[in-house]
Order: sequence, then structure tokens, then C-alpha cells
Amino acid sequence: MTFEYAPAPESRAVVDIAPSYGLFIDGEFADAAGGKVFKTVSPANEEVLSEVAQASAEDVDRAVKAARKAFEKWSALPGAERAKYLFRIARLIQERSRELAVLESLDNGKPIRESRDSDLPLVAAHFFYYAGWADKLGHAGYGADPKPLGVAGQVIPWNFPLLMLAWKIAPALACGNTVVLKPAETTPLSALFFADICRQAGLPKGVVNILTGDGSTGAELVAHPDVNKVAFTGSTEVGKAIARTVAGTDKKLTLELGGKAANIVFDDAPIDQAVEGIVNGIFFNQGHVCCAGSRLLVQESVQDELLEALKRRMSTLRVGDPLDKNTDIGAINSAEQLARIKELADAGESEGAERWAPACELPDAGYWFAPTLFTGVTQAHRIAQEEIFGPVLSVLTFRTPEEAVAKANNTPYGLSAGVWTEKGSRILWMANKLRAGIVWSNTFNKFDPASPFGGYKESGFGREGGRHGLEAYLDV
Ligand code: TAP
Repeated sequence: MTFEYAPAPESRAVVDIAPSYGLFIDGEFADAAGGKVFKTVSPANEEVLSEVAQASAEDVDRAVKAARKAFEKWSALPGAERAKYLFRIARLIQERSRELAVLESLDNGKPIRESRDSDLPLVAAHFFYYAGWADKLGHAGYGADPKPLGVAGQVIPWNFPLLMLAWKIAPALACGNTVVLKPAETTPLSALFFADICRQAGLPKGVVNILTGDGSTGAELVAHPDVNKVAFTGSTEVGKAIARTVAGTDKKLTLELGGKAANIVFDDAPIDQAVEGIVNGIFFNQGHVCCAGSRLLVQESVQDELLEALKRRMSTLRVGDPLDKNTDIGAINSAEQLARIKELADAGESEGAERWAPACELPDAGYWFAPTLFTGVTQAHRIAQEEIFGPVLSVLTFRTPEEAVAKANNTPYGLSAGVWTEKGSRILWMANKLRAGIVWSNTFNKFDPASPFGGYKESGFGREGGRHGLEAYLDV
């Protein structure tokens, strides 16, 4: 099948999707040992995009063995040689980013503007950044000659399929590890495309292995006795199960789990700018973002003004075809995720919060949810405590900075927060008090490969990105 967007000749971008894909083990695509396959669909219209191999325990074992064998030579290469491969991969991602952006939007449902302008540039930037570290590991603060861990088993979610892959694979390879990565069941295609990029870059066989499959494949990978390092991004529930599996072994573990970030707006904040930040914070990527600003904490004195401006802005958001460059909010990634969002939004109503959404027509086929706002939310409501992972914003109010901090910190999570105020001293005071791994001020959802990312409490542990991200893949 060939998919196309922007048919104007000067900006033409197409991607070819094969009718079926195998697992990528030891540099080759191969059928799963049991011959099992599953279908991946476009969440925007429920059409089947391709059929993908479902890795069994035997395949996991084969992939880990290939990674172990490759580790010997890969870890012995001088850092400058490993860097060459990573730079090559980064450049190939840039060259093929239009294809990858279309593929990502098709398989995930995210707007093409986001995959093209946010995801793909960040993916390439991540490989460039860690390529730069590969020959400077002795200067990273982890000793003069830090050693890699061995084989990394990596399990990633569906919200940023390629970006999460980059966050996992780039630092692992830079440090001299080899990897076996399992993408999410609903978004396997960009990882398989990446496998092809590895071949194109001439990456030695077995250094990167991609196993498509479901949660059971992830569980087999995490439990495999010859995996030295486990890196997981996803739900807190699965993260806890993985921590139990790894407990008592010498596997090193990093977990990047859920969030329930507060976007805190003080009465001296520039309201129009804050509204843009709130909209970006919760509606970017349909709210399928672990650091999404899913709780708005607004100072009581500006509540009416802010909510009026916010509703006006929400009324301009366009929900629809992910491949349309004018789309702001694309499709929800799966029927299961849509059901979860609906269930929590219904709970918001039944617990007494007031629901509002702009009038917007949703397509008939596919999985869709209108941008939604809840006011009158109390801290005890489920929509104030649980991660919805969808385009749903819960609004709470506060009077004093102390009250804002107490409410912001009152969830099981601690991944990110946003603070909107003109006072620099207040920003610094809040940043110290908020139990959040990332605090943005007068902006939201800003990412840079040089900045460490990670959480407190049930949002997990370990940092990805920056110099700190190397630590997860070195024997320090
Ligand atoms: P998870 O089940 O946590 O999926 C994340 C990854 O783990 C996927 O690759 C998944 O495979 C795999 N997996 C599932 N069960 C596993 C197991 N027992 N052992 C090892 N790996 C396993 O997330 P989900 O079900 O897609 O989403 C559920 C909720 O999690 C969402 O509503 C959202 O709240 C939250 N979530 C958070 C994040 C982040 S970034 N914080 C990301 C995704 C989801 P399959 O996809 O094939 O099942």
C-alpha cells in the first residue's frame, strides 16, 4: 500500500507499507518461530495497515542470543567508531523523516504536523546528541573508562513510538550496549522502518533487534536471564510488575511511568500565553503524553477570565484526519484507550464535576474524543488523581502559592509541572517545592536531548536524556 499526504508536487511525501513484516533479529527480518501474526490498524479509520509477526519466547531467546554475540565486538569498538554509526543513523532519519512522519501518523493517529515538526526532529536530535557522547564517556563523570552493561531489554509505549525508541536505543548504543527492543502492539511500524535504517547504516548484525508482539513478549524479554538491563516506559501498573520480575536479579532497571501534571497559573501570568501553554499541555498528541498538563490549577481571582479565553481557544481546535496538515487533534490510539478515556470522563460527571466540550464533528469510523474540560473538580475526584492519557483537562483552583504546591503534589505521580507567573523568585520557589522531575516555567512540553527527563514517586526512577541518561547504560 502506498500512502500519500500533501499531494502538491513540491511537498510530496509517500511511504510504502509492506503487507507483512517479520521480526528483526541478527540483522535479518524473519517470521516468528510459532508463525503467529497480528494486524496493526490505522486508528483514524480502523483500516488494516499491515500484518506483523508476534514474537514468542523462542524468538526472544534468539534475539537476546544475537545481541549477546554482537555485544563482544560492539563494546570493544572505540567510541569514535560507534559514534560514526550513530551519526549515520541520525542522518538517515533526517533523510527519511517525511516517510517516517507519515508512517507514525498512520499507525499512531497523531497529527502529521506534530510527527513532522516535533517527533521526527527530536528523534534525529537524540541520535546526534548521543553520537557526540560515544567517544567522550570518560569525561561524563562516571570514571575514566566506564563499561557498558551488556544486553539491554527495552519495552516502549505507543504514544511516541519512534521518539521512545530513540530515547532508549541512542544512549544504549553510545555506551556500547546491544539492544532488544519491543515496540507497543498498536504501533510497531516505525520501529520496523528503523530496523531497515540500521541495515542501511551498516550497523553490525545483532546490535539492534526489534521484536514485535504484545505484553507477553515484553514480559518474556524482561524476564530473560541473559538481559543485563531493563528499560521500560509505560503504565505504572506494568512498571510495578516489571520491578517485581527484576527484583532479586542483578539486572539494572529504569522505569518511566505515568503522570498527572499540574499546570499552575498565577494571577500575574500573561493569560493569552498561558492559554496556549494549557492547550499545548493537554491536547498535544491527543493528551497521550506522560508529562501532559492534565490538571489546570488556576488562581481563583483569574479563573473566570482564563476559562473564558480557554474555551474560546478550544473551540478553534480541529479534530480529524491525522494526515491533514490543519489538524490539531488526531485519533485516539486504540479502542481500548478510547474506552479508558470515556470511562474516566464519565466518572468525572458522576462524581459531580461539570463537563464542557466545544461543538465538534467527529468522524464516523476510527477512535475519536473531543477536547474536554471539567470544572468544579475536587482533589478527591478520580479525574484529579488518575492518569487519563487523553484530551481531558481537570480544572482546580487555589488562592495562595502554598495551596497550589500542596494540590499540585497531591497525586501518586511526580513527573512534571508547569508554572505561569511573571515573578522569577516565585518560579524558583515553586520549582523547589514541587515534587516533579521536570518543572517548566511560562512554557510546557519543551524537550531537548541534553535535558534529563524522569520522575519521582509512582512516575518511576532513573533519568533519560542528557549526561544523566548515560548512567542508565553504564556500569557505574
Ligand atoms: P502498558 O501496558 O504499560 O504498555 C507499555 C508497553 O509495555 C507496551 O509495549 C506493552 O505491550 C508492554 N507490556 C504490557 N504488559 C507487559 C508486561 N507484563 N511485561 C512487559 N511489558 C508489557 O500501557 P498501555 O496498556 O498501552 O496503556 C495503559 C495506560 O498506561 C494508559 O491509559 C496510560 O495511562 C498509561 N501509559 C502511560 C505511558 C507513559 S509514557 N507514561 C505510556 C503508555 C501508557 P503491548 O502494547 O503490546 O501490550
